[in-house]
Amino acid sequence: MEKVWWKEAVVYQIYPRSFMDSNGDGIGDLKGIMLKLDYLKNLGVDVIWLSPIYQSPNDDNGYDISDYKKIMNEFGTMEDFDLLLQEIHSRGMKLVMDLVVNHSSDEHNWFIESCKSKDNRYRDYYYWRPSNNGREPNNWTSVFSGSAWQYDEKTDEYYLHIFSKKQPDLNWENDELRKEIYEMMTWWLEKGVDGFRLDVINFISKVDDLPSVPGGKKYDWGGEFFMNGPRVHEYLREMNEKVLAKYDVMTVGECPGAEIEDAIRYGNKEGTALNMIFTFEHMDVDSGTGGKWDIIPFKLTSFKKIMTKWQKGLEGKSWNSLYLNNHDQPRAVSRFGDDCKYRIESAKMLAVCLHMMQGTPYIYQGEEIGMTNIELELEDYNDLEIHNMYREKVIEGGENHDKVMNLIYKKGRDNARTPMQWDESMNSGFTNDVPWIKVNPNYKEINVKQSLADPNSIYYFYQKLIKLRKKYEVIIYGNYKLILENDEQIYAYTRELKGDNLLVITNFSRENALFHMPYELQTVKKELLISNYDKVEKEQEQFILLRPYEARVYLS
Ligand code: TEU
Ligand code: CA
Repeated sequence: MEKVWWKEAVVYQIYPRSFMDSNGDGIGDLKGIMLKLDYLKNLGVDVIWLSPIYQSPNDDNGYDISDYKKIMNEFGTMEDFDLLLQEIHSRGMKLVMDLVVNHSSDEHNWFIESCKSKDNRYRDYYYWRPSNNGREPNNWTSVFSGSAWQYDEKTDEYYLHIFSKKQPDLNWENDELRKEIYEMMTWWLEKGVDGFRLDVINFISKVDDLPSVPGGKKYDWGGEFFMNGPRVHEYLREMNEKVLAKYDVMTVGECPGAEIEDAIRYGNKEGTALNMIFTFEHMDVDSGTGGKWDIIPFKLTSFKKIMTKWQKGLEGKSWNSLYLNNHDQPRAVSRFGDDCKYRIESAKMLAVCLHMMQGTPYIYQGEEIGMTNIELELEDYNDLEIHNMYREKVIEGGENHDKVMNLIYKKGRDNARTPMQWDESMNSGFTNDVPWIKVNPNYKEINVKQSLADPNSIYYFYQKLIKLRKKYEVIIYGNYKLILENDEQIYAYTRELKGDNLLVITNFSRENALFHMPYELQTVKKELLISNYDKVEKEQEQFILLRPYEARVYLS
């Protein structure tokens, strides 16, 4: 397997709005990030990925960009950015930007122009279509509820928005548009940024004619007509040729609905040449056929099956990105662990399970101190997805308020967006004014200051995992093999590289669990590399009795 820096790196994702407020307006900003760089360096991360920091009206917190070459006023200035980049580099870390080019904001100049007339030079930068017998051009639904089309009186046509109506989809068929995007990317790379996380990049090519989803539903998910669409690989190859290949940078494409074969095509030098993609399959493990709000119980065997499919499917062919949460997902410890009695044990267990796999690990801000989900009043939520879903289900659909609030508690994106918990002072040390979204009330117990003072904290456990990764190549490049595939409590696997063997054992349950040592490992001498319990009982030759959420890694 080819060795490269981005396979050996650990990435830390910052959601700038919620990370650190330096000027007391309740909103995180670039100077705030600057104050915390040593904290990140000490954790051991190599790469910082910033969620969007460009100028934006913030309908979707920066994922709606109105100027790709300006910094959002609330976050600071371009001088702040240049300094931040310099400070990151001077600490030996790298910076990856979020690139949102499936859509722009409706307040981007291109869109403002394109609304003016049917023959405007920017008209074709977007998808404008006439009505279909007095209705929307097709029956696609938006990710954020309702139709994916918005009517505009001025020219009596509709425009396509797969996300919010303030996020019109860009038309990649247009050569001029693609040129402008490549020029903009080059501009950032010339500034010295070290790569991009490409937002829903597998949505950029739509099937010709934009057909309705068959079945006659009023609104339906049209993904089959734009996920991994007909020209997406052609566009990305072009992007690679014109821009990316000229720099030693890291790229990760966010690709909902991508299968193994797609991932290999995106993340492969012979293919599209992104470094890796974010798959969503393991994030759907607790969803039924109805999508993210159709919540079903987590089943460990399903999770193992999915993770193993990706581990084996990409081995030697592409590269996995490893994540359990981000700004769109609930907190991992609340979702897959136990955020009450065993919060610390289960947060560490999840970290072991993920970081020992093959791929590049991503840590989402607050994960390293075990931050949890939150339950707010409806009006205290900020996320447009939550409010649109509530309107559709409760106000228009007549569903029960409590039932829908429960869905929001479990899956709402704001679970991940509450302010970073730095210390026990007012507003968790995030701001000295009113924060833009409420702080999780558990900040007095769960915060960075506490974590740094406690040698057994989750923070130091992550630090240790990262150090192990730098020390043992088998953690990065070793081949993966699942063992005990039908066990409902234990996730265990091995990794192997040039005679080095790793044995990873994690108990996903709040009960004790009996791990049966596979026959071929019984007599092998094992060194315990890490464990999430204080006192570890020596393993028996044939079994290990695991305590709730216990995790162990052995090297032999
Ligand atoms: O997300 C794309 C996506 O398809 C999902 O993650 C989805 O938005 C969300 O999980 C619904 O619950 C990306 C960004 O990560 C997200 O924050 C943006 O809202 C979205 O694109 C639009 O830019
Ligand atoms: Ca601020």
